[in-house]
Amino acid sequence: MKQKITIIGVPMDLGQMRRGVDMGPSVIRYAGVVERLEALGYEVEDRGDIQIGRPSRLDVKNDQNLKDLDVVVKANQMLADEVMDIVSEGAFPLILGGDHSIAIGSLAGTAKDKENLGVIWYDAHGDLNTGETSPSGNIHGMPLAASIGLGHENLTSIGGFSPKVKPENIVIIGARSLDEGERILIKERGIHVYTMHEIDRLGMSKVMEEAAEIVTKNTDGVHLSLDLDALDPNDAPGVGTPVIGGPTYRETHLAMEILAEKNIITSAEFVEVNPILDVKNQTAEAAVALIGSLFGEKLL
Ligand code: 6HN
Ligand code: MN
Ligand code: MN
Ligand code: MN
Repeated sequence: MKQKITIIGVPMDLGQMRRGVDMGPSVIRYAGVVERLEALGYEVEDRGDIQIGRPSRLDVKNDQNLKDLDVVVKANQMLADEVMDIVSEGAFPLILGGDHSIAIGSLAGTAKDKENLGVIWYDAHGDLNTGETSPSGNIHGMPLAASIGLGHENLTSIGGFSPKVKPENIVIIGARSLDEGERILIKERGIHVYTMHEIDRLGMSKVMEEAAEIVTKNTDGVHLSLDLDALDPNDAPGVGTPVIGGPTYRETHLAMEILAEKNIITSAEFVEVNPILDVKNQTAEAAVALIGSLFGEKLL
């Protein structure tokens, strides 16, 4: 029997400045995510969306360089509770974003009953900023830092425990835009990073083999956090913070297929799809195709 998959949408767009990423869960559904997974023989439950509060005025930059902190915290706490519930039912949590700030709640929920959660962070960015180091004040640039216990206490304490993950259990793949504070942190904490340089040099296949080994060493589960901006903007134009020179649609498929073969992923999220910036829903459709590959879809 295949593990049941439970989908939860998080229409969050307050972790960054481009409106529209709150429609991500809807367009990923319209692109057929449930049907795609059912066609693979999975039982799928769609729990719908977390309710996100709307502040009366957007882009409120508070004195700690954390925009819309309270709404982001509240939504993430709700998401953490929901994910904990999905895990306790024995189902696979598949979280649809929304901007990447929601990874704080996803990781709180998935790490709750795990001593050592491995994390694959497939992203053009490190998302390792805090209010002190962030050039933007956007919380979507901070979820990985918060999950290792760094940053504002309201962010690190989501789910009622901290840290969620240990730096040595994290692998970032696809990085090509890192801020100064993030570079320092990566070196200080020994976070594994496969930048575009290593992907070009070793090839995606070898990168994924090595990454899989790192995240399964002494861990009891592996969360995949896939930011669609990891992909080259030619293949995924519908994202708020595109960076040229990323892995292609094909390379990213290969990455998902290798994870499927190894059968190591225990929870996943697909984030940052913004239909306002997209071209013919291409990015949402890429997300659904990648989800298919992650769950074992093959041509033959
Ligand atoms: N994302 N490093 C930049 C910042 O504002 O902190 C960009 C972050 C992008 C975050 O894409 O999830
Ligand atoms: Mn990200
Ligand atoms: Mn990113
Ligand atoms: Mn495929």
